[in-house]
Amino acid sequence: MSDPLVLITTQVAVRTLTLNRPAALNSFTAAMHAELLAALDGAAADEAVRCVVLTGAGRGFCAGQDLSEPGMGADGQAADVEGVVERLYKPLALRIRSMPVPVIAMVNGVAAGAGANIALGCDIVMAARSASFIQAFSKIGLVPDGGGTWLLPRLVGRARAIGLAMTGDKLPAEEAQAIGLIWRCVDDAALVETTMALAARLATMSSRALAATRRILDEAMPMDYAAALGQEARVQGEMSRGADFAEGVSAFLQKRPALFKDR
Ligand code: T3D
Repeated sequence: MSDPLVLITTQVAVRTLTLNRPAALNSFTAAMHAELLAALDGAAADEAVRCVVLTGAGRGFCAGQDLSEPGMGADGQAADVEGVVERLYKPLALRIRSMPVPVIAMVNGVAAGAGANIALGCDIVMAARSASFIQAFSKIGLVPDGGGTWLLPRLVGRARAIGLAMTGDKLPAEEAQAIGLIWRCVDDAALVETTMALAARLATMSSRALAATRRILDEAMPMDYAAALGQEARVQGEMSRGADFAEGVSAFLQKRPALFKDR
């Protein structure tokens, strides 16, 4: 039997999904897409999972699309890049963005092309100091995908977004943190411990409120101020009718840790 393309481990309430094609820097094949989507669906359906960590095996996080896959153009067959992006990358990016629990990208090494943008679409990006982010698309005559056109300008502004996308230059993790592309860059040796501590902390919080926080931040982007304020009132109403809110307030008043259960 061949090795799984996504390794799945669970520690307490944290599910870790590890892309597992290290010899090809965990670049995406159709088979790896299928395993990752199934693993995300599994985590979403499992009430015991309260945070997901996405990482890569070996020295890389993910080098984007596997350019040696049949049908990528190199084998002389017409490439169906549009189909691949529509059928594989779009559902993956949307699945991550609609998870009922927070998703952390633990970027252990280079993240290139769609590999970079799938990481950036996660809720929180932690990176090792030796990691880097590369919008590799322009180098092979493509445009950013995996959500990059939407994410990059929102994260770092148009000037940096277009500079990164046009040059395809390698952005070291430290610089990525400095310009606000990612949450934190830490020493390589501290990456797993720091990320897992954060994941464990998020796992004790209200998953329902964290997932709604992601959703309303995204939805507020195209809204005017008044509409965003209206949306906050509506979603705050939703949250306040859940058990987590009652538990959070009781725990605060009783000076004890809250025990959140909603998803
Ligand atoms: O259908 C579609 O195409 C649409 C979807 C597009 C989404 C995309 O992601 S397009 C962008 C695709 N990705 C790239 O263009 C990045 C290609 N890789 C690189 O530029 C470099 O590998 C890196 C800068 C990421 C890392 O460089 P380095 O020097 O650290 O490693 P390396 O030696 O280049 O790579 C190590 C091995 O991984 C090597 O294999 P080998 O020679 O040891 O057998 C290399 O061929 C393999 N590898 C790396 N990236 C890919 C890959 N194999 C297939 N596809 C890759 N994307």
